[in-house]
Amino acid sequence: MTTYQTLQNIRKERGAGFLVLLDPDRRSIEDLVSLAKTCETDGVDGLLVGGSLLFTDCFDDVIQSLKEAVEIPIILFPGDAGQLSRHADAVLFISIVSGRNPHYLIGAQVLAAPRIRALKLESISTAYMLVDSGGTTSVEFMSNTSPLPRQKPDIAVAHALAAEYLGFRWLYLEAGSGADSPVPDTMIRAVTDAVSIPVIVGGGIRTPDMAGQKVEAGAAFVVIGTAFEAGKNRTLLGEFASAIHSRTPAAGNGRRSIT
Ligand code: 1GP
Repeated sequence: MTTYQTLQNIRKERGAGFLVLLDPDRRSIEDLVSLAKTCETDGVDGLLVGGSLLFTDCFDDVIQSLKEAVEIPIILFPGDAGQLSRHADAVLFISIVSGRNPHYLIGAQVLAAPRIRALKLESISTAYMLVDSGGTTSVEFMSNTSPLPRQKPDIAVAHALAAEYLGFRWLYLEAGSGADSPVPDTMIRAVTDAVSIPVIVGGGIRTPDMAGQKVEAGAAFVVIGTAFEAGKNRTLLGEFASAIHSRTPAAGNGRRSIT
């Protein structure tokens, strides 16, 4: 079964999926493996690995160690074409559709595509929409793109529809890692009412209750990273998992297309 299908099944069974973002620069491999094991035990559905910037020269070793340690999917979330590894289960093949920087719309993808084929990685095309969160995020600065205005859900809906019509399989509504404010619920609702592809929501989500609210607004998957950095909140993983798995997702939200 593909990773895409595995995650679709998780949505079908649990209503929404819980993904944890691991930043390979913030921890040792031993710490990452230990956190990954706790994630698996406490109900996390998959791990994303990557970042806007990468300082470590051990990326491949990190992915291999995680893959050997846990059975939940390890999905690359690359900030650039260099963040690839044959040991991962899949890669989010991202285009920053909220921006107008040709490199992040199609340039980086052209550089990455031949390597993805050579590494035999499953690729999940993902339209990435950066939403203004009240401050400059790493992804905004590094991608040299403007985020979508947070009080203009119509603009987000138009981008989401374009992404669906272009054939993207997933849509990622992103406030940016460590964002001051997460993507507003009104925007999540407007987008998930408009499209039938699954919508991932991440950035600035700090509590189980906030995570549950994003599911109620329509998120198919919720991504949490910063809340678990530096050994913080590990004991809350189970609470996040319950909040995400127990809430009823809004109508729309790609649920018609779960197969
Ligand atoms: C970043 O959406 C993810 O791409 C996670 O964000 O680190 O703020 O949880 P946080």
